Amino acid sequence: MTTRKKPEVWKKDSSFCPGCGHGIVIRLIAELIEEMGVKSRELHAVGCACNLNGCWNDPQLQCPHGRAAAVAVGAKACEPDDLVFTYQGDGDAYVIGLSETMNAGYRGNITSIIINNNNFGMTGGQMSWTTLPGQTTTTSKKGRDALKEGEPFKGPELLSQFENVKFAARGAVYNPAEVNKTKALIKKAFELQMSGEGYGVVEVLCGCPTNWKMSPVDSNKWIEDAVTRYYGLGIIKDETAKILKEAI
Ligand SMILES: Cc1ncc(C[n+]2csc(CCOP(=O)(O)OP(=O)(O)O)c2C)c(N)n1
Ligand code: SF4
Ligand SMILES: [Mg+2]
Repeated sequence: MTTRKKPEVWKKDSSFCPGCGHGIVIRLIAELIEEMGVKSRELHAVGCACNLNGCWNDPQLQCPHGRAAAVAVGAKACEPDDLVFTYQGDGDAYVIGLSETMNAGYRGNITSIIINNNNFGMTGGQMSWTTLPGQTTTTSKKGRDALKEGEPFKGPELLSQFENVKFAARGAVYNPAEVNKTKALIKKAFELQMSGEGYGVVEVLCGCPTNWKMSPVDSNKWIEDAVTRYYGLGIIKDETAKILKEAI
């Protein structure tokens, strides 16, 4: 069995629930910061993302819910050579912070990493814009009624309409192959930012076994079988090749 070396930049063990996808994505980000040898500035809000506080030595800032993208655009303007990224939940980036997320996509040169776990995890599993039709949550006890409560929201697809958005993708972490693909997607978005050419977004489908009331194994199976039917995996927009070609 191959094991992954713990990144040197990693300072504390994660405090997420067993089987939570957040911990895997954070680990991938730590690996990339180390492998790319960049100085990072990470912005997150409340939500389970705040377990990230103090994970590594580079500066991190916790913003009010929904506001991380606006703060990140300002941080990038002040420190253009740093890797500036937001790490946000779906409730944070889409529901409460849609305006900030769209503004960052419209004009920012940052990276948004968005954890889509189909609910408001930290506050007890309320329905989010990303909840699947028929999915039960604490505020959709009979299952989400898409006619009354809306269809699942596809953030990277919407962001990809902006000229400034050069890379938009969706990954998942329900098995090792998808974990590796997701790392490659985040790496591409980070490299795009460091080339100074625009905004990149990577949404990651993650399990929230605690609020979904499933075992970690069943959560992963549900993502693979049900969640990916609404949220297709892979690259939605990629103009990074064009940028490189123009630069030659
Ligand atoms: C301005 C504001 N509104 C609402 C809240 C309450 N609140 C804290 S976390 C959260 C939901 C988090 O959901 P999400 O962003 O999807 O992250 P997750 O915990 O699912 O990873 C809410 C509504 C808040 N702290 N601040
Ligand atoms: S409540 Fe859900 S999203 Fe939050 S740490 Fe637990 S499993 Fe993860
Ligand atoms: Mg969420």
